[in-house]
Amino acid sequence: MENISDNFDELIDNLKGSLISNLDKAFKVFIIPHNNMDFDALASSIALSDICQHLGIDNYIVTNDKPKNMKPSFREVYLNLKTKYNFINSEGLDKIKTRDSLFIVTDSCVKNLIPTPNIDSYSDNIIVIDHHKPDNNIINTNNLFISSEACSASEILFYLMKNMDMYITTETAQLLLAGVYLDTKGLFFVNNPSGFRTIAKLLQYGANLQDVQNLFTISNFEDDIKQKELIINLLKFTQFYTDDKSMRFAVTMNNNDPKTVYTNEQLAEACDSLLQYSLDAAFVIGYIDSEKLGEGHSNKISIKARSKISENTVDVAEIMQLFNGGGDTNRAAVSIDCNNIEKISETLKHVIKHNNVVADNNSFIKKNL
Ligand SMILES: [Mn+2]
Repeated sequence: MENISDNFDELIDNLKGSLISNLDKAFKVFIIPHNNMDFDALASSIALSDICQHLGIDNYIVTNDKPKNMKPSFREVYLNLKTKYNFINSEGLDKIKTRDSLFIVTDSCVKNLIPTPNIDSYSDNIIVIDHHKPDNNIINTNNLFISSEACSASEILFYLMKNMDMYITTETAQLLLAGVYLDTKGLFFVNNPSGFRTIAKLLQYGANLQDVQNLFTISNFEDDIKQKELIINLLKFTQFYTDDKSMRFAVTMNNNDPKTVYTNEQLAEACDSLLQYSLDAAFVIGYIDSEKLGEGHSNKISIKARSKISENTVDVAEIMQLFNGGGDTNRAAVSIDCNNIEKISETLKHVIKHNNVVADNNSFIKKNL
């Protein structure tokens, strides 16, 4: 194979071996993407369903997502797929699962982000396919196939299908390309030649980049302009810092009206857009709605963290883990139950200024949070 790297080839080989031997024993397969599915979660689930279908095994994609909460273009794709694939919710799963069912989790490796948080008690047969860094909510199984070299679960599934000599339909190739496109922020985060090779191969399988780009077209002009205004107004508060190794950091929080409540998406978008500027890592801090108390209760704070891909890239996952969060090297986050955003901001600034002194930061955070 001419894939991403030797390690990646080995992961695909092992995944194929584990999948085939587990599918051999399973009467039913439950495919589990993370909650609030995106194109990567959906595409990798569809590809897994194609594999099961090809082998003649009963399979279901489990999600509790509601179409009314989906973005219009995603909803359209989802509702269309729903007519061709078996989607069920976690209640449906409870009714039909058996001890010998196989569970395949995709695009996530942690229990708290999937529709079946009790997965460990369901079965000994669990396979996890992901490209995110695990944290302490990691699913308990020996069959963990996590590659941080892959840009998306879709990329892993593409090479798995190729390695299994499976026929890949144009529709599935198109979805997999949408998965890669989403998880690389419109190919912005493709960081190695093999990423581009993957895209080129998907195009050979009939995927169309223009069609994928059209999936991300914004349908509501007024709403989008309002969102952009809100994000620009937040970004105006950005402050820049340089640490002792000359790394440039940006930290943004609304100093004018610190109690402002944002959505996770708004904070994430603000953080993403900071990477266009000359800096190494960016952090955006804001209150988000507490699910427990409903809208407008400012007792939950989220930090979004991003860093540029470079030789001495800042590992923002490591920094977010200090706050009990997580993510990938270049994209990570945490949400903290707290009503003092100034304290969080000061703690974060201390941590990034002393980025290289992990022990010191650990004790500093314990003292402060
Ligand atoms: Mn993904």
